[in-house]
Amino acid sequence: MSLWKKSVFPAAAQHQKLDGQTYNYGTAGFRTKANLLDSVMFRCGLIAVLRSKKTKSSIGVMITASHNPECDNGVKIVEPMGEMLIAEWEVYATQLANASNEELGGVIEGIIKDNNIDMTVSANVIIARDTRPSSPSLSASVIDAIKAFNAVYTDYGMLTTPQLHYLVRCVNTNGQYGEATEEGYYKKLSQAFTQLKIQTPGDNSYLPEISVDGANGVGALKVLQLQKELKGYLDMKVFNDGSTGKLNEQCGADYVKVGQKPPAGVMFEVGKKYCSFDGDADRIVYFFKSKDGSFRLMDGDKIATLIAGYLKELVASVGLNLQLGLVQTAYANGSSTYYASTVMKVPVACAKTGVKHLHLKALDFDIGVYFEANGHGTVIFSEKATKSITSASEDSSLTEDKKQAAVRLLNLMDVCNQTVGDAISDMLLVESILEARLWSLEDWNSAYTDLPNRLLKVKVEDRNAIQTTDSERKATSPVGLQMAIDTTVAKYSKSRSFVRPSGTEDVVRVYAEADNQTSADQLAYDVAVLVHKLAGGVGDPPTPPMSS
Ligand code: G16
Repeated sequence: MSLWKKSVFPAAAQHQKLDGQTYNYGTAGFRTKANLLDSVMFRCGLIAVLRSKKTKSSIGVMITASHNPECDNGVKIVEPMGEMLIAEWEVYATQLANASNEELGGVIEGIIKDNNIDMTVSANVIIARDTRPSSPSLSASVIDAIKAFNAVYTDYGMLTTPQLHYLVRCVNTNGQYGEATEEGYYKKLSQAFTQLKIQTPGDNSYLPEISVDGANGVGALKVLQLQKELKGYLDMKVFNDGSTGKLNEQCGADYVKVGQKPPAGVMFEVGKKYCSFDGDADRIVYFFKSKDGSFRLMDGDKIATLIAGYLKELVASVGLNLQLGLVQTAYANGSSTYYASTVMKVPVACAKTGVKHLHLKALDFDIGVYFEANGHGTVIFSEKATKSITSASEDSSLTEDKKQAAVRLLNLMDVCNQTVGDAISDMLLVESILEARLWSLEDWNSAYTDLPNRLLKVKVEDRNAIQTTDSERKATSPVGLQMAIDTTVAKYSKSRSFVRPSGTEDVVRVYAEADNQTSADQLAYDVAVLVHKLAGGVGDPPTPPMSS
C-alpha cells in the first residue's frame, strides 16, 4: 500500500461524501449550501497538495462564497502565479469531489499517474477564509486533508480573496511581487498610492474621501486596516461593516449592480462618493446621488473604460510601443463596448463569464485591462510592458514629462493587484485616476451613457439544460430557445438579450438591454418567460415588470 493511503484513507473517513449529492465546478470553484461542503473541502485540500507537488510551488485555497448569501459557502483554488486553477485540473477536482470514499484512492492514483507526480516532492498550501460562520470548520476540513498528505500549510485566517491570491504569488516569486504578509499587501498598495498622490499637484478639486459599503464582509475589516496606512491621503468611511447586518444582505456590489439602487445602511447624499464591495472583496462598483436625486452607477464597464483610457494616454505620452486591450464579457453594456472601441480606439475582446476566462484573454495584450460588468477585474502587465515601463522610468535621456508619465505608470502598476480582480486595489486605482484627471463622479459618469438594461434570474430544474456558444451570447440548447429569443429581441429597438446558467447560484441568468428602461425590463421578462417555458422552469413563471 502506498504510504499516503495509510493516512489519507482514515482522514477521508471523517469527511464522507454525502449520498446522492453531485458537485459541479462552477465559475469560480465549488459553491453551494455550506452544510453540503465538508467532503468537498477535504477533497480540495487533497487537490491543492497534488497540484502543489505537480507544480513544485505553493497553491492557495480560499474558503468563500463571495457574493452568495451567508448560508452558502465555497472554495476557490489559486495557481502559483495567483490565477484561478487551470481548466484541466478543474476536471480532477470535480472527479475527486464526486468520488465516494471507496473510489477516492483510485481517483487520486489516476491523477498521480496522469501527471507523473513525484509523491516524495514536498507540498505547500496557503489557506484563508472569509467571515462566514461556516468558514472556520470548512477550513479545518481542508487542513485535515493537507495533514493527511503530510504536507506543509500556512493558515492566514481571515483575508479577502485577492489578498490570498497576492500572497500565493509573493511566496512563489520569493517576495519579488511583494512581501508575503498581509502587512506587505497594505504596504505595497499604500506606497504606490501615496507616490501617485505626491506626483499629483496638491491644489485641486479632488475629494480624498469615499464611503465604502463593505457588504458586511471581510473587505470592511481590511479597509479599516488599510486606512491606518493611508491616513491623510484617503479617508475611507466604512458602512455595512458586519457589526450589525448580515453578509451580502441588501448590500454589496451584486445587490447594487443587479438592483441598480443604493445598499441599505447608507446615508445617500449628493456630492459624496460611494463604492460597494462584495462578500470577499474581489468586486467593486461605484455609485453616487445626482443633483436631481437619482441613483447613478459606475459598474465594471465604467471602471474598465476609465482605467483603459488613462493608461492608454500615459503609454502614448511616454512614447512606448505597447498594445493595450480591453476584455469584457457578454454582460458588458453595448455603450461601453462602443465607447472603448470607437471613441477610445482600444481593441476589445469578449470572453466567457469568469475571471479565469478574462484573465487568459488579457494575456494576449501587453497591457490587458479586464473587467466584468459586475465589477470584477484588474489590469495585467506583460513582461515586455513591465520591462519597458521600468526602463523608461529610469531613462535620464527622456524629457521630464515623459519620465514623470513613466513613473506614474510604474506606480499604477504597483497599485494593481495583477493576480485577480481586487476591490481594494481597484478602488485605489480609480481614486488615483480621478485625482489625476480632476474628475468628479459626474464627470466620469458622463463619458458615455449606458444602454438601459436588466438582469433577471430564473429557477429551472437543471440549469445545465441551457448550453451556450459564442462567449455565451447564443444558446444552443434547449432546441428552439435561441430562435425564440431572436424573435423577441427583434421587437425592441437597440436591443440585445442572452441567457446562461450561473456557475455560482442554482439559477439561469437573463440579460437584456434596449433603448429605454421599460423595453429593457419587458424584454428581460419576455426572455425569462421563454426560459421558464422551454428549459424546465420551477415554480411560478416570472412576474411581469412593475411598469407594464
Ligand atoms: C464569480 C466569478 C466571476 C463571475 C461571478 C458570477 O464571482 O469569479 O467571474 O462573474 O462569479 O458568475 P455566475 O454568473 O456564473 O454566477 P464571485 O465574486 O461570486 O466569486
